[in-house]
Amino acid sequence: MLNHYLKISPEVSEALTQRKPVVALESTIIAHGMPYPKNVETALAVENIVRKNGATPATIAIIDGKLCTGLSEKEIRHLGKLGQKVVKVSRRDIPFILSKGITGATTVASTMIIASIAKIPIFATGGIGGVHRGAESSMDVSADLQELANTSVAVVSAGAKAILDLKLTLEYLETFGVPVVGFKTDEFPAFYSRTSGLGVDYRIDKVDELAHILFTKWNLGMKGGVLIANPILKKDQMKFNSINQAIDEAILIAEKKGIKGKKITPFLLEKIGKLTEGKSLDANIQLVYNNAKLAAKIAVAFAKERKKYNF
Ligand code: PSU
Ligand code: MN
Repeated sequence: MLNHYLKISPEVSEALTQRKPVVALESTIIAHGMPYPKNVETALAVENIVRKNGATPATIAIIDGKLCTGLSEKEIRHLGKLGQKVVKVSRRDIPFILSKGITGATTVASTMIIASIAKIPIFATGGIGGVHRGAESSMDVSADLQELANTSVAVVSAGAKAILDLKLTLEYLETFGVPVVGFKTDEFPAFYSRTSGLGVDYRIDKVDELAHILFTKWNLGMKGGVLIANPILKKDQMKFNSINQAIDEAILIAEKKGIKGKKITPFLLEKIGKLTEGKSLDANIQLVYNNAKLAAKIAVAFAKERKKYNF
């Protein structure tokens, strides 16, 4: 029945049938997270990084009402060109976009859902959505966090950016039983910079160990995701103060303009990009590359675990 909604590309389908490593990639980052044409260049480069590190990339989006897993270059270009004109699809939106037969870019939450339907357990992104600053009154908490609580996909991200309340984001994840793993770090990274002053639950230094932990969680029948926090490389990181100044300023502008809901994340990303003269975009691109590389290595190790235990 699900096949009716799912469309898997030949490359991804072959990898899945042969139980080869696959990495899921989201498309909101392409359509809403970065400007054209850098978004398209980045999305294509990310796919090649995944391939170079031994896995098959599966960029996910909803195209003409189908849950597309593995996009063609033409489809990626199309999404990138349309940019913010494409609907940003989170969990609540999926049935509507499918029924209408239209196209949408998938967030971390909806990409996790589709990856899980397609049986892809490893997913790379830039940063997850989280608890927004001021959530005590706005109640703006990204649906990404509930998805991590419920859907069995591991998400590799560079932490979450300081447009969010990182402390509350970690509290929320703790409440819902989502493990936060620092890859080669004791600190939860703050997206553009390696440090946030906040800790992770576990520090893991080896990809094989990480794959074994994921295997153990799911083999136990425990549903839900794992957040793998992979800090941006030192050479690419931004100075904590300068980036936070831009973030504060962008948040003030958003408040003045009354921007809320699903529009706030893309708005802030664009403003921060302008305020830092593109430096935040460069850092964003590099950290996505770094995450794609790690996710591919985890997918390779996880495929070995599966074989070993016939999972
Ligand atoms: N964080 C980024 N770049 C992004 C996003 C988050 O650094 O492009 C996107 C992701 O797709 C994420 C979504 O799932 O924003 C979260 O949106 P919201 O807060 O509306 O749930
Ligand atoms: Mn929100």
